[in-house]
Amino acid sequence: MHVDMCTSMVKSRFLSNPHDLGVVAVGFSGGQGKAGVDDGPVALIESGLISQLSQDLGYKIHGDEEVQVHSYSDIVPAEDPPIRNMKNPRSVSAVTAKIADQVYSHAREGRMVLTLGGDHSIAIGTIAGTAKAIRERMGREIAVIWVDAHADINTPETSGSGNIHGMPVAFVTGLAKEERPECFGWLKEDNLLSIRKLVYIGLRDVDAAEKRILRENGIKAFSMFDIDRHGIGRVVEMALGHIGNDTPIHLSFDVDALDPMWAPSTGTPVRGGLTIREGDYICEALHETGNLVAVDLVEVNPRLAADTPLGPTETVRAGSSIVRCALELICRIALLTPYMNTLAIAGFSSMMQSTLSTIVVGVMTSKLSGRTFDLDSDVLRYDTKDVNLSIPLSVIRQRPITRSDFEDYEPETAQARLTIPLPTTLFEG
Ligand SMILES: [Mn+2]
Repeated sequence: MHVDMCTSMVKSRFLSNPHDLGVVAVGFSGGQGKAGVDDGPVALIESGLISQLSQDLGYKIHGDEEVQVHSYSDIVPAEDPPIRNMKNPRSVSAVTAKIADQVYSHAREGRMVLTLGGDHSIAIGTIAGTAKAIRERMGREIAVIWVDAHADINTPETSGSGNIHGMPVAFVTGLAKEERPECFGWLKEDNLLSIRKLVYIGLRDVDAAEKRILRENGIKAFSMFDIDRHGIGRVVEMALGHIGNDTPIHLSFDVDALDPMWAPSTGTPVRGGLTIREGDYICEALHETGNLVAVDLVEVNPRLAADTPLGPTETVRAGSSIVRCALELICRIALLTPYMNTLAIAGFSSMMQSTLSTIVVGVMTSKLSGRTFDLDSDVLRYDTKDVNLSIPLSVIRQRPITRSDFEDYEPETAQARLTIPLPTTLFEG
């Protein structure tokens, strides 16, 4: 029987320096009205996020002067009256133009780019920067997976509030246009995202006008209803199917996509959202494609829900988890150690079917040691001539499998050993 010893890390398909991480920390709140979202990056960094990315995940961090948080106060005009119903138009335009430059300067070096917000208006800059760099480097369009309770696709004319954090998708797709250079006129063709390459996940609070925009433009959107119906695994699969396998992915994650139970400290919380596991899963699955080139995490506002003792702490924790899952080098192939030697698995089939919702194929009479397992999305598969088995990872995995779970890790060959303590009750009988 062929036993493959290789433990392979996810290979990046579109980054020339996938272990280099450009970090842009945006202390900006001008795309909406609530103070405090400009404190988001500091809270995330003070919680240890960047040092985890560097020490635990092994990224080489690039950011001007050790990832300073930008307030952009030097480029925000003193007077900024509305244009076409937009609040703070010149400020948001100037800041997002600057962010586009920052993101572009990392992305053109073939680095992964992480942007910490800030309100979601900043995605005008992050997507503009990624789109331009990937066009230059690869001659390709990017796709954007926008994870959010809201569609953020109002035009200045359809927006009820005039807050630009509800409009970024309209600007980066060209649905909203403005010639004035001081009001997003700096957005050129090569900064834009094709509407065919946009997918939403997690929507549950969409304005009537936005629904019309989504429908009329045939935009792919998976709401919480779709997630309830199909499950998060299938939804991510369908989202990836829509954008295609040969497309670099920019993930723009609004922390309000998560249920307020997990992320209460955000400007526009909406109940009935993603669990933290569903949010983490989206990020892990996107990372696993090897196509991810940029990640935004936005709308963490540590000044909100501050009356609940754990509100800000939990929100920062959830946000950090989202980022780590998107950037973590999760292994798809694992080798079980001799720990499993004596666990015969006869009789396993009926047991599994009675206690789990899925999945066992074939007759199992072998032992489980020293074999290669394919950690394919959320199922552990093991197929040989006389044994075929699949175990949902939720049974054996309480958290993402990370590099630190591996013994004898060899960076050169990307080989390692992983011990997964399967519950012994699975093997009785
Ligand atoms: Mn948003």
